[in-house]
Amino acid sequence: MANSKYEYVKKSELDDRLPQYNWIVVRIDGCHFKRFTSDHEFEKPNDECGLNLMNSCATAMFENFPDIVFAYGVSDEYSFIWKETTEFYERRESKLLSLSVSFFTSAYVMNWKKFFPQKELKSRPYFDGRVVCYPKSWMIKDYLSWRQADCHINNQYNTCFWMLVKTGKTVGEAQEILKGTHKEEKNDLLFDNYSINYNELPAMFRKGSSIYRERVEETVKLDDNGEPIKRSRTKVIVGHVDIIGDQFWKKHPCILKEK
Ligand SMILES: Nc1nc2c(ncn2[C@@H]2O[C@H](COP(=O)(O)OP(=O)(O)OP(=O)(O)O)[C@@H](O)[C@H]2O)c(=O)[nH]1
Ligand SMILES: [Mg+2]
Repeated sequence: MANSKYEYVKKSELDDRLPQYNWIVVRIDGCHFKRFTSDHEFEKPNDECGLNLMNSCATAMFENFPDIVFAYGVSDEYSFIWKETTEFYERRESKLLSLSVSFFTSAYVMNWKKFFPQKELKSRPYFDGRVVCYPKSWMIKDYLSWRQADCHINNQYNTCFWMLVKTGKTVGEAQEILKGTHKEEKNDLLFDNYSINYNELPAMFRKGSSIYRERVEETVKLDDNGEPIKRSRTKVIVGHVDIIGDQFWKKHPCILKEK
């Protein structure tokens, strides 16, 4: 009772519970990573350790928040898909967003040394984030296709751009050479000048990283007759596969199963 005079202030808090039966996408993105990656001399255009560090943070998110059903990462961004029925923090947007961003950032700092044992962390990595809801699982597939198509376009351009710059062209010249070129022309440029077959570059660079759970059967031990005793358990997988086509989703129908 003593505090009742002030309690009206709570009424100014917004009800930010996200609509029910919507899939929730939380996308985080590194702030000023152009500068951060240059401060830390990341390989251009793709730094394998940097990407593996991002994947380790996303895997930690996955293990900590069981209602995340899928995650997709490329460059300095990661999208986390929360299942449509989640009741985590009553689906409050501010809670889901703030804990995702802070958890991911602290994981990035904690895991830094593991991926860059020789490099000191010289400036602060930090991330922004946004939340978007989609009522249908096919929209989530479209959302993920959009991100993976973006990954392909950027990676192909950046691979060409940095090969040109690394072999003596100025930034302006490289931009001019690539202006208006199509997919095939970029592939030809890489093959004809540098003997690089774009499709043979690491899948993590070309396809980004997808994280999901899969049921796997494992042999625990052998019984008295030497027969394997198997147990099925859920494993977190980090893959670099095509998620635009139907094949992946047909193989993993449970990931985006609607209620
Ligand atoms: N060298 C290198 N740079 C990377 C790598 N991954 C991400 N980056 C950098 O991070 C940037 C990510 O793009 P943006 O998110 O649009 O740019 P940003 O500088 O983070 O700017 P804001 O997100 O608007 O704060 C890229 O343009 C690269 O400069 C990497 O593996 N190697
Ligand atoms: Mg960024």
